[in-house]
Amino acid sequence: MDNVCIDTLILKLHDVNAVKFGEYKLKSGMMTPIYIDLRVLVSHPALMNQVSSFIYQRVHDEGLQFDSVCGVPYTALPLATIICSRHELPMLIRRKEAKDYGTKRLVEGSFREGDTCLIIEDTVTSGSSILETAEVLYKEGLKVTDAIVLMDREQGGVEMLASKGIRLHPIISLFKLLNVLMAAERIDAKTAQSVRKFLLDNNTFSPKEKNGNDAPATKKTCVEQNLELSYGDRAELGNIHPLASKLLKIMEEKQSNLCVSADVTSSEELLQLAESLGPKICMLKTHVDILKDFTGAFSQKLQALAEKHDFLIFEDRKFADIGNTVKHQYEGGMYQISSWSHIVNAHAVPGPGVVKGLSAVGKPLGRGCLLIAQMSSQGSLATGEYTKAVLQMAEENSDFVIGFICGSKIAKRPEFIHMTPGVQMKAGGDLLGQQYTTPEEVIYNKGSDVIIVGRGVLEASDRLEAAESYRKSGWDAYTKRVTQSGQ
Ligand code: 5BU
Repeated sequence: MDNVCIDTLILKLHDVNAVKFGEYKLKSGMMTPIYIDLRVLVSHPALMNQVSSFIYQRVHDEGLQFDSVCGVPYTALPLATIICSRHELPMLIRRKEAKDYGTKRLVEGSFREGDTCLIIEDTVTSGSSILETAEVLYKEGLKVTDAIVLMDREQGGVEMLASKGIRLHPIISLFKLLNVLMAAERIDAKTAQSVRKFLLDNNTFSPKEKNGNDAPATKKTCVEQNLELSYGDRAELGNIHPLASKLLKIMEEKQSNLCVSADVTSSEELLQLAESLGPKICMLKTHVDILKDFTGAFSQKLQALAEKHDFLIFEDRKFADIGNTVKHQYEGGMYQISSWSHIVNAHAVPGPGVVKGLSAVGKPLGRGCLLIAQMSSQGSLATGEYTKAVLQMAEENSDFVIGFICGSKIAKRPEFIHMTPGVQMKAGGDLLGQQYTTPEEVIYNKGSDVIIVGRGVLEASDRLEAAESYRKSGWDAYTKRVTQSGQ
């Protein structure tokens, strides 16, 4: 099924008020900030036909085998009718109440014992309505192996039905719906974020304790299904390092996955950059040892600007010595990096001792470390098995390592942050081995989280304008990636 059509369908459903934002009560009594009301479809025959086509297309694509079709009363009943009529499929009608005269049947239509019936539903939260219909069909000797739903609220329905032997095939998931509505500017990022949080916090299915609250189970499910979590969703993950969570929140809030590499040699110029570009960036990267006039007062001013504009400071120190030495380099000397830089990075070459040494200083201060898993420079030796070993080292030290410097996403765990240097609007390189890729390539194709841009901004005639265009490119690529995931 092509993506454009699903996106258009979502917008049309929003147009006719089938998707509402506010405070609503679900059948279970649960309050929800998003309500899906597909009962309105009957007033929009063209849309009704389109929805039916999507459902049938899915039946076809999945190659489902069945003898008859049953729509869950009442909203899905006309949908099932259209599909069955158009494709000449036998239909069954499940009565809500057995009539008290005549045959007293709960299922109308002809069938034989052992026949398989496909269930069609409009919206699924916990999956209980589908299960209820399936149980009525079971009593009549029918089998139910599959169900198709137009809208899955992603609150545990798929898992609950799977535990009962029914495969649920959703056409639109609420996470996808939110992304499409946000990309079309029908809702703002805050609304999308609060609905996502609600969905993640209100999973109705727990394998052990049915109908209990089991938020982590939903989070795991999204990851397992390889659904792309938004930066905001990842910030809420149970196991995430507080600093990674803070960064992801900043990114979501400021709609920026841009880290500017402030490779200038005067502290005044660096502070000016931080002041003017602050609103555009999620992080400012420094090379403190190229400053000709570093002072303690400078680092205090930089921290104040980070507070003011809500960005993190990343000193690109690339520690690479034995644990005891890096401990001193991080904490002491004239720069006292640990006192002002939220994030530092390290090479894994020395082995885990380098992380242990840095962690001894940084962890009590709530700092975090990025491991250099790959480099942007030509002929870099950080590839293949080395990169894998870095990943392993990060996994083993995730109480301090928050992610990687890398060219593409290397870790599956959504708690890890991937940051990529060597970014410019045009692919290419410099005369000393730097290699450039575009924001779109890095974020959309390679799946990284943050673009690190130095000269792309610093050498522009208007640095602010350049930073804004990198911010926009990076953010658009991210929105596109999230919107298209799980399709
Ligand atoms: P540029 O001007 O966008 O090329 O600057 C890139 C910055 O990122 C610069 O400060 C480098 O030291 C830094 N960098 C990098 O380019 N490649 C790497 O693999 C790592 C850091 Br690690």
